[in-house]
Amino acid sequence: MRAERFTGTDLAQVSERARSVLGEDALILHGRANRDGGLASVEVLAATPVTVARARARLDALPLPPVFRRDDGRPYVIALVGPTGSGKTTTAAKLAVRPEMFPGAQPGLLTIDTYRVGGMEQLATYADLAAIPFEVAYDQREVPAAMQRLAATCDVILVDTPGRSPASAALTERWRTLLDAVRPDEVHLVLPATLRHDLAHHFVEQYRPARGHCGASHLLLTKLDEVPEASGVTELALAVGLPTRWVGDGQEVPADLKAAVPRLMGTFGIPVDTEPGWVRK
Ligand SMILES: Nc1nc2c(ncn2[C@@H]2O[C@H](COP(=O)(O)OP(=O)(O)OP(=O)(O)O)[C@@H](O)[C@H]2O)c(=O)[nH]1
Ligand SMILES: [Mg+2]
Repeated sequence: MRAERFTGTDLAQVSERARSVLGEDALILHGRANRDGGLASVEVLAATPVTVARARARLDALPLPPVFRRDDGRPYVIALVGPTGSGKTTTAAKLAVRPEMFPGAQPGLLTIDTYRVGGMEQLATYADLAAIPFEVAYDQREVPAAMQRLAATCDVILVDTPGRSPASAALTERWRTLLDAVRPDEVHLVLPATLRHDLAHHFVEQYRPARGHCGASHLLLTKLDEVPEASGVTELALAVGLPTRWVGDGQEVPADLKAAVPRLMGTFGIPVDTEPGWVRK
């Protein structure tokens, strides 16, 4: 979002100047007092309503389909991808165990585990507790059967993938092939909000659809609880430019998952008016 920064010594004066530059209806997104070498100053971040509306539109993801299962019986498939430790498994659990998340639909979980190191226990435990169907696929050939078993009872399948080390090209290719095999309808790139912006862009490049393979269609920021409110997380999401439906803001499953746009625009002090019902439960 092209918000403009205005600085001065007096908050009222700086806000007034912002309005004289951007128009009377300019929104003051942030006001902050700085103390620079003993000198007090204030900084105001302001934007026009049109700019704010554009930013929202850029972040907004399409709503989930009203009916998850397709005419041919195929469930709706949402995959979570991203670097090691970004919060993919935790987020998959948050999404799966919350009954209001996919109204009227039965969720299922699929873990694809390229390393065979038993990375699935964490998710299996959540699946067990919430009585959610759960499958593991170790390679591409196992995917269709696992998907078919899930499709017998599930309308939405959440696919958890292992954190991917970019070091090995062969591994990357194998990982890509596995992701293709689940034929995802949405691929959420899970990145911690604590990530430096340049690294976030690096990961966006790495996980882009490429060479006929599918890739990230959405951004999903986690660990919002670990960064200060005004830390530029929303700017990061806007710069990435992928639609974002959910954000994670804590370790608690499933409470710490929020609707992205109200939560992110909230960091600018823009009121939340579209919070879905499940957030308040
Ligand atoms: N503070 C905070 N911690 C989180 C959040 N989401 C996940 N975590 C924590 O981050 C750590 C890693 O989470 P995982 O879900 O295992 O991450 P992952 O992406 O599945 O990791 P790999 O499978 O190893 O790539 C765990 O300790 C989680 O509890 C969040 O929104 N906030
Ligand atoms: Mg994991």
